[in-house]
Amino acid sequence: MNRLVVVSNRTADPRKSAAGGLAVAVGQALRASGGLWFGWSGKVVDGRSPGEGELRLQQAGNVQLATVDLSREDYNSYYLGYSNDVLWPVFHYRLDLAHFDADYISGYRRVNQLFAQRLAGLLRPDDIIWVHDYHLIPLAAELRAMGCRQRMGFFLHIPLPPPLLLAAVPEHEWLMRSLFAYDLVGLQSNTDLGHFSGYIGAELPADILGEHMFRAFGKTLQVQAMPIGIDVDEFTALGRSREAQDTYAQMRQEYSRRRLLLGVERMDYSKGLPLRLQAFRQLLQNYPENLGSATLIQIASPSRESVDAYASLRRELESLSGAINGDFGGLDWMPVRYIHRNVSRRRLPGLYRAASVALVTPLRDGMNLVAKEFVAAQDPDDPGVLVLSRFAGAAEQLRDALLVNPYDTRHTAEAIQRALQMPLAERQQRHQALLHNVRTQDVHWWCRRFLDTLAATPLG
Ligand code: ADQ
Repeated sequence: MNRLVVVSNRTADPRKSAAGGLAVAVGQALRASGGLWFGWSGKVVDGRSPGEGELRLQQAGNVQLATVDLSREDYNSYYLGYSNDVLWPVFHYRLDLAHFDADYISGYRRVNQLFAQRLAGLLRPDDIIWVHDYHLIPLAAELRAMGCRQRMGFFLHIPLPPPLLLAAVPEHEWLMRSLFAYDLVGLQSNTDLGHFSGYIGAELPADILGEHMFRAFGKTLQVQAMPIGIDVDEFTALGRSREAQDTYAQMRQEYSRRRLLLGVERMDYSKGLPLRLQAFRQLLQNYPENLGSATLIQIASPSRESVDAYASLRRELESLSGAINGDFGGLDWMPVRYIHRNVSRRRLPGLYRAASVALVTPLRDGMNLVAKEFVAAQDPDDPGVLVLSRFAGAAEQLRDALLVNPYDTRHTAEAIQRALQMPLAERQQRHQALLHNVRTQDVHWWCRRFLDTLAATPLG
């Protein structure tokens, strides 16, 4: 069997419970087959020259972890700069937040070259290489330039924007050319696939050979929509853990006379938090029967705090939640509990299960695994209701959620009210359909689908 080599910005020990979606999914794939996982160590070294970084190898069960530290300058330009201050905002349709700085792109190329150099020495001729996410778009092109001929696939975890938005990135053609160095590109949704095809048709001298096959720059590339899923069994088992059970019991007791609404994410402007708080405010204003009862627990864990846009988002959220509590709260009830801290992953299933409604209302999201985790954590006999943004990739699959346009706060408030009042039979019926989808297209399905397609992709 060919060895699986996974490359992502960060790595994790696949034997331990990981915090985020990508780490859980990739860890699961590697644990099953064994292999090599390559990425940045997470360490930033002051005083080191840009483009340099020693390789560190470590064995974690059947997976070899290979990591490289970054110099301060590379971290600033590759990670904070081009990845999170250019690609992240533009790919989430936020051109207004992007900073096109010439130093960023050179750092991005330099780190991809560094990774390629360090990785090339570890590769075997029949390895299958699976590269993840927007930090590493040019990695295959760099490896190819060093003579690597292995099968290489790329999965984009974030959305691919419409052609004209992508064309606003000064290096858009180079980014696309870089993608054609892979044999397979996986995207989260059919919308993203449509954008890819639209871009190719409008911006490149290229041939569209079929719905999934494209030829440009002398290379044929297969592109498929393959929505990422969760590990339902792992998440259910997590729900049986002591911490999850205690959290559930504590929440049920504390909110026995109230209705609990829940939002959980990394603090990020793509997640639509200010508009969500405004919709919640309108719920309290327009449907006063919720006063003294509806309580929103909003967990927004710290993320990328040294990027400017995140600091101002934090201030905005503090001010909005403070204003709602000041205007509506009383001695025995505060409508918003805003938590800007990390919450242990083990507590999440208990929190999800105790909530009557989950608010998953991003302005744009590649997929959104919180929506799927919420569904998996529910009691099928008495399930909570998922209010989901139509702009999350997950909305293509989770049609039985209450789908909302998060920019329309009045309508979102209406949907929340509907969720709070939904009869048991309808809640059960919707949950059953959602769970079926979350189970069928789970993370194992996603991994198999990507790797089987990559293995069968004609090289060219
Ligand atoms: P993210 O933007 O990080 O991921 P998401 O898909 O929701 O978003 O995954 C987050 C994961 O981290 C979930 O497993 C969740 O339980 C956990 N998590 C989130 N907030 C947390 C908190 N406050 N405390 C503890 N755990 C928390 C990117 C893309 C998504 C895409 C995933 C996977 O932006 O669109 O779904 O990758 O491809």
